[in-house]
Amino acid sequence: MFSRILVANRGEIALRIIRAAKTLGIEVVCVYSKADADGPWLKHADQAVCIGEGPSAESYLRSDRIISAAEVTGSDAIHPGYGFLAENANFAEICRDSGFAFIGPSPEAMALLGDKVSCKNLARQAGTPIFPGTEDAIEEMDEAVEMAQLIGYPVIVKAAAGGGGRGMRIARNEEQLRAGVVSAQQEAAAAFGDGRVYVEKFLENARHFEIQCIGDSHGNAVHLFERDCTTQRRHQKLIEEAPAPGVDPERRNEVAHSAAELIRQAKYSGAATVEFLMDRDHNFFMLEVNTRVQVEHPVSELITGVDIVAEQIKVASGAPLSITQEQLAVNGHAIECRINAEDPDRGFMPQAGLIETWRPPGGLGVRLDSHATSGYRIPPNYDSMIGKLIVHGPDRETAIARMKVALDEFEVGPIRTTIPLHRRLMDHPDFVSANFDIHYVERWLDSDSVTAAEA
Ligand code: MV4
Repeated sequence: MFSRILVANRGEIALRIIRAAKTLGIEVVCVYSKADADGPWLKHADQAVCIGEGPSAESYLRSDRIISAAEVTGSDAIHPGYGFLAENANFAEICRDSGFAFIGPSPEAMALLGDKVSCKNLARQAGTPIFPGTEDAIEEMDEAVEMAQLIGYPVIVKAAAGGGGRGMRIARNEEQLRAGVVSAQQEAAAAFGDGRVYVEKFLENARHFEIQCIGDSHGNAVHLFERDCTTQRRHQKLIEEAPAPGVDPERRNEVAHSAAELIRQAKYSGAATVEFLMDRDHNFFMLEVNTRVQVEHPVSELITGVDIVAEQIKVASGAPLSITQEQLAVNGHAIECRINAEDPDRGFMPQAGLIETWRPPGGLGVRLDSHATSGYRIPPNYDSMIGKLIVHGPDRETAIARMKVALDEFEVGPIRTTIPLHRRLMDHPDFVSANFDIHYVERWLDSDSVTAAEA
């Protein structure tokens, strides 16, 4: 096992990694930017090394400085968290070549699953359900047009190197398809240095469903069941829950098994998430694979009892997974609300500045993953998420009831947060019935009289 790991991240995930490492008896080094010099999580690290100015490009994205910090502190391994360099195969390779374990997959597995064309082809082999569409990147416009005629409009053009909604074009007829292929290729070439695009069937009004997987370096892979991430706005998740409400466990197990098989065939070590869309008849179609620990991992931890970050560290050190699929079961229901320092009444404008009041909730089944405290000044440089409130209960009704109480207890000021929005969502009939799709929050916010009047 490692004796010292370096955390190449900040905020709540840095604190989450510190907690897991300490639990395993491992020392922790944090790197931080000048904007994060007062970061409350740094007090919990054994050492902290400043690596540059506030802008991420001058600090958290500087692989050279992160490697130097690992060298001078005698670290054995580097945990990238999420965002920043977490899904950069080049960084994973630099870590390996510099003699540090990357707490995540090999650069080869990351590249294989990160490329959406190669990932989809591996999924086809592994039996993971995918959208019908082109098997390879488009070389001639005729391939796109013929595929669309075969599968029927609407179709979507996606960049092989894209993800998270970038470089996509929906086409409802041949004219839009021809234009979409060209513009998606141009956008992808400029954004990713890789203009390859492919075409697949476009599904409207779906739910967003994802399987948490973990693999080790001994050829084992398990799944920790699913999360439903349908409650989102502009590709930013607001609420995640596990298990997915209303989905038949047998059908879920089948999809989850196929996701774990995909991870196994990729010779993948570490935490991964296989994302799907689910249609009204509960058919699943893979979107992409995230090769990092995700923001919403705690809901899977609460329903399975597995410490996903500790498991990431263990498998990166070469240990086998500490759990088998047979030992895993779904226990109750968990819901996470992302607490963002944003003002929902003003277009979700990020709120930097001093937190004067910070009174966190508590009680049975209530977990708060946050680096914030009263007296903490939120820097303007980074993501606006200042914490995650996660509740667990025997069933979804109890989890919602506990979340309402916890949100009511939670006092943050004077900066605006998404806490009141979450409290209203807990009473939203479409959330309560789980009769929702990926656009319901946007439809609700657009039609909301208070919010609409402000905008
Ligand atoms: C799709 C889709 C419909 N059909 N692919 C958006 C982000 C990227 N991960 C994939 N995305 C989508 N791919 C097909 N074939 C709809 C979306 C999509 C979406 C997916 C998940 C969560 C929110 C979304 C919002 C808009 C579009």
